[in-house]
This record gives sequence, C-alpha cells and structure tokens, in this order.
Amino acid sequence: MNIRNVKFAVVGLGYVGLPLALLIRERGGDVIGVVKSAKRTKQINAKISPIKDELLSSKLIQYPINASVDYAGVMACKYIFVCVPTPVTEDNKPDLEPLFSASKSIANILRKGQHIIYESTVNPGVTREILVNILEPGSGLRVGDDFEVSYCPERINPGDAVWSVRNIPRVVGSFTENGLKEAIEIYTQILDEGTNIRPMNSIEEAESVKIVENCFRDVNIALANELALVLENFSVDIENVLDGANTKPFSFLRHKPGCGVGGHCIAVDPHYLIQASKLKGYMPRLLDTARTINSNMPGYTVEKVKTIAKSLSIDNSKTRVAVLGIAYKPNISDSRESPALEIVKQLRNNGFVVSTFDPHIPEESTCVSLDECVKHSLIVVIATGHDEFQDLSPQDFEKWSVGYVVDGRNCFDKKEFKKSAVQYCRIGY
Ligand code: SAJ
Repeated sequence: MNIRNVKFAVVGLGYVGLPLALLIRERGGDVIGVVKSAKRTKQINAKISPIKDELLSSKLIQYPINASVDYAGVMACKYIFVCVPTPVTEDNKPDLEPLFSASKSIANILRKGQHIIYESTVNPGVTREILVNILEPGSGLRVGDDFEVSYCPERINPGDAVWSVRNIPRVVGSFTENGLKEAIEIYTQILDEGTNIRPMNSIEEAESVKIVENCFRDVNIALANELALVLENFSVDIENVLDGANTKPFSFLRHKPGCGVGGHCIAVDPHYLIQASKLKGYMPRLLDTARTINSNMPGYTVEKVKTIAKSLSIDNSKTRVAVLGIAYKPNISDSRESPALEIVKQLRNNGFVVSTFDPHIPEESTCVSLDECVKHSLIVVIATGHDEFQDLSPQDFEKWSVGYVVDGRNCFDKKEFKKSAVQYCRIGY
C-alpha cells in the first residue's frame, strides 16, 4: 500500500493529532482532521496552528490540513487515527468522554475495510472492553471481520527538539494479525525510515506500555521528592547527592525534586491505571503514594513561603510574592495541570498578594515583564525552570530588593546566594 494513495482521518488536532496529521501530509497522504471546536477548525483551515509551536505553525502553512467538526469526510478514509484527550475529572477519575464521543461518531459512518487506530493514552482494557463495544453495535459491523482496530500510544514530548512524532519509537497492538500487519505497514510509511515499531502480543499490552512508562516516571520523580524531604532533615544537599549517585554508570536514573508534577501525561496517566486496578480488586499502593507525594509538593513549597512570612511577623496580606513560571515544565507554553497554578492558588488562599510572570505564557501572567513581577516583591518563588529564569543571579534579585528566593526547581547554586543579601531556600536542603 502506498501512502500517497491512501486517505487518512485524524480525530483530534491537538498536541498529538496535529503533528501526526502534518507528518502524514508531508509523506504525501491525503488527510482530513476532525476537531470538536468550530473555532479550532477555523484556525486550522486558515493555516493557523492552535498550538504555540513555531515548527507546527510553519508546517501547517506548508501542508494545509482540511479540518471539520463533522465526520462526513471520515467515511472515505482507510485509516482513522484517534488522538483525543484522555483527562481526569476533579476527583482524578478517568474521563473517557472524548473517546466515547469520537467512537460513537466513527461508528455512525464506519464502513467495511476501515482501520481505526487509537493513540490516546488509556489503561489496559479500554479499547476492547469499552470502545469496541461502541463501534460494533453503532455500526452493525464486527471488528476483525469487517474493520480493524489497533492501539498505538502517542509518545509526544512537548518541547523536545530531538524526539518528535517523526522518530519516536512506537509499540502497536491489534485485534488481528492482519490488523497488526496493516498498522505496522502504515506507521512504517509515516515515520522516519528505521524508526522502531514494535509489535505487541495484544491491544492490552500496547495500552499498558505507555501508561507504564508514565507511572515509572511519576514514581521516580516522587522518589526524588521524598529523598529531598528526608535528607533536608539531615542538612544534606539532595542535588549533590543525586549527582553523586548519578556517577554510577548503571542502574541509576536521575530525576529532580521539584515543586510538583504537571502536564497532561505524568500527572494524569497513573490515575487511569490506579482506578482501573482498584476496580479489578488490587490497590496499587506505590502508584497511589507517588501521586500523593508529587501532588503535595506545591503545598510543601507554599509552606516555605508561609514560614518566611511568619519569621518576619509580617501579615500575609502585606506580603507580596512573585511566582515565576506558569508552564508545567521549562521552555514550553503549556500550563495544563501545572504545579505553579496550585502554588498561586494556595498562596492567595493564605492571603498573600501574588504576582505572576511566564515569558512563554504572557497571556496567563498578571505582569507584562519579569521586572514588573519581581520588583517590590519580598519573596520570589521559582515554579518553572525556564531558561530565562536560570540565567538570573543573586545580584539580579538584590537589584530588585528581593528578600527571599524559594527555588521550586532547584535552578540556582545556593552557594552563590550565600554571598548575597538574598536569603535562599529550595526543595530539600
Ligand atoms: N518533573 C520533575 N522532576 C523530574 C522530571 C519532571 O519534577 O525529574 C516534573 C516537570 O517539572 C513537570 C512534570 O514533572 O511538571 C512532567 O515532566 P516531564 O518531563 O515528564 O514532561 P511531560 O509531561 O511532557 O512528559 C513527557 C511524557 N511523554 C509522553 O507521555 C509521550 C513522558 O512520557 C516523558 O517521559 C517525558 O515527556 C520526558 O521524558 O521528557
């Protein structure tokens, strides 16, 4: 099968779907995009990327995508990639509504010979036990006999200049041998030559791979955070200790303690596996505890601010705190699940006067510049380790007459602050 003779649909043109649709277009495939919002449809049809990303913006101009809110055009497509969000609700339960809605709409237009490939992160069992049970009754067709369903988890790493949708290795599982073969064949033509596409023995194995990757990361970040809090009581520098452990050339993977874990992957995906496992009768205590440790880090950071204000016997309502960074990780403009938002909320709930600045998300900042945000602030909290902040020195903070820096991302060398009038503390000692 030659990609140039194939029609594709990509349902969901966000951080995952848009790069995939553009790559298929670049390979010569005929792509239509289906999006929920008419506004986003208009943007994409006007060749304006809804995601702030220079590369995506230029690719969209070079390879225009025909986006629509309806599924009529999907009927003629051989492959239907589903890249819709899989968030959690307020009480951290999986929210499969976007997947339900997409699957119901696909079922209405499903034809024999079509192949649906889910890329959205889910726990094992969702595709077979839930989504196919929407597709089959909704279409009157049978998976494997009339149409194929595969699962190939996305592994987009926002802001990563090295690993992208073109070259990130993939795993794929399918209902049938033919489905697996077809899926591997089409990804082979979409991805860069030589990209590893590993066939899994089942859909459930493929679903499990992505969620295991992100649970692994969440647990390791939680370990770094817990060790920071343990060693703080021994006045031992956690960053030096982790650097020391990292000299071991095998079986150690360094992670960083920080003021919290954000993003729509690591802070979310473990909840899918935790909830699904509990429903099967097993309570995954380590996964659950890791989530608790990481979601308590914004509070730990706010406690540092409260301790400073208390030590000065200054009323919180008279204490201005500047929070630098809103994005959930450095050098990107995505604030989803960002710990910075939780820190700001808790500071305000404690009566502090809070200003914020993020050079990557000016529209969500209360100040238009770093200078405006920091000057007149007694305390500065570093919530995101943007490059722009890492370049700051104690002297910069002295110029702004800042009294205290709470380094939520352990960006700075604390020895440098010892030579200044600015008091410094961080995550851990
Ligand atoms: N974080 C820490 N300490 C660390 C690493 C991260 O506190 O050592 C925090 C970050 O500040 C951020 C959150 O955790 O708030 C998530 O950071 P992340 O680097 O994991 O960034 P994500 O969420 O964009 O994760 C993506 C994921 N990719 C996919 O889900 C496809 C994840 O699987 C990757 O491992 C990660 O990128 C990566 O390795 O960069």
